[in-house]
Amino acid sequence: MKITNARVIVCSPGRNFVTLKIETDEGLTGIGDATLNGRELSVASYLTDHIIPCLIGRDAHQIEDIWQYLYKGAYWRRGPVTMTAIAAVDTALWDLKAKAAGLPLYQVLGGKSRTGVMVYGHANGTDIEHTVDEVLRYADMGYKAIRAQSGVPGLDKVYGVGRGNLFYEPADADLPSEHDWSTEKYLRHTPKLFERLREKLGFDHHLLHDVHHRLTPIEASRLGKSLEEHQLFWMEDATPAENQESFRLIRQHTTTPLAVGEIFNSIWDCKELIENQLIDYIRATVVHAGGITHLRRIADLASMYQVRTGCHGATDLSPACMGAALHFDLWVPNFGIQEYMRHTEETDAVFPHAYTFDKGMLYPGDAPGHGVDIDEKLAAKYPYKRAYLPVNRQQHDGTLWNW
Ligand code: KDG
Ligand code: MG
Repeated sequence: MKITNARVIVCSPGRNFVTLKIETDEGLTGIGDATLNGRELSVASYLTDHIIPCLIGRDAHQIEDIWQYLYKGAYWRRGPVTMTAIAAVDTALWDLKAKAAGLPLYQVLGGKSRTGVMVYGHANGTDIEHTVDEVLRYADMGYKAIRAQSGVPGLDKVYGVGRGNLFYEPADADLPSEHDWSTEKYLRHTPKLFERLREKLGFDHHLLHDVHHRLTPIEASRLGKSLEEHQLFWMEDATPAENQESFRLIRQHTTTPLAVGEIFNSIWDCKELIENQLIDYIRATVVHAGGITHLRRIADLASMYQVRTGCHGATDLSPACMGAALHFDLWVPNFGIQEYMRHTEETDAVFPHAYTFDKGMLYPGDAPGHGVDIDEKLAAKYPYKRAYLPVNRQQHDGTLWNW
């Protein structure tokens, strides 16, 4: 099965997406997500200008060799742009291999390890009572696991607090908008949120929370400790993870489970975190961590240390990533949970997909491949619109902080 052509499709049905489509001499096509929020066109150019010319004529079945060729062959290894571009090729090739076999992707990976994929949804509100109402609404929709984020008194804009039902889109402006931050205000507020949530919801649902890189290790330790009685499923991105060693301090102080890795690109970003058992869940996903081929390597390393997967699944990852991730999740032995932020109706229409939601679980479906396609005619009606993620500043003196 020879690769005859490959194209990059950039569209914005509600938000920007970059998609790679690979065509073959057997008439089969495969697609892969290449979206890197706020830096979309860099990946599009990397693919069009540097990768596609090297793909034409190659055997689409040689997934591993093509992966190594793009990774080692570039000389410049890793990084979000490179690894997202490689992921798009890898995802499209796995899609093609499964289609050529006439099988859903999970069968090609090794078959089902479970009946469905437990997902967590995003509930958020402007204050505690609003967030409680939203969490209860998610519980009513059948979710077994719910992430809760709330506005913080005294802060103008806070990560994770959305503008409409079921919809939170952080890339909210043509140039980066500015948020304000106060660790003290956040640390005073957050334990109260989870106290109230457990009071109203009980303990039959999993609750999760995303700190979104804003605390230092000792502050994160304090938060983790104060949340222990509320039995969170995880506390996510408690501190920035460039220095993997930082998680040791948090680990020494709290039994609240720790998740990290949505911005990781490779196994090297999480090697020490995993080998030293400093985390419980690894959040790397298909699109930003080199595709299924590389994610599988990360998951295998993690399984040796009882670290489970919890793939990133925000709206800036396209349905093509979600489809591939769900097949991966159904197979991977050390699965933990999958994030699921619903896409808008426009996005869903541009990316017809086989996956379905029922009672807090997602099912990838049995269509050959990963089960997600792109309607190119419809996509063309939504041209790219520049959009950035916000930046964050300390409220008291304007110091640039982690968003
Ligand atoms: O592009 C950034 C988003 O994907 C990120 O802010 C979402 O933290 C996130 C999450 O946990 O979904
Ligand atoms: Mg996150």
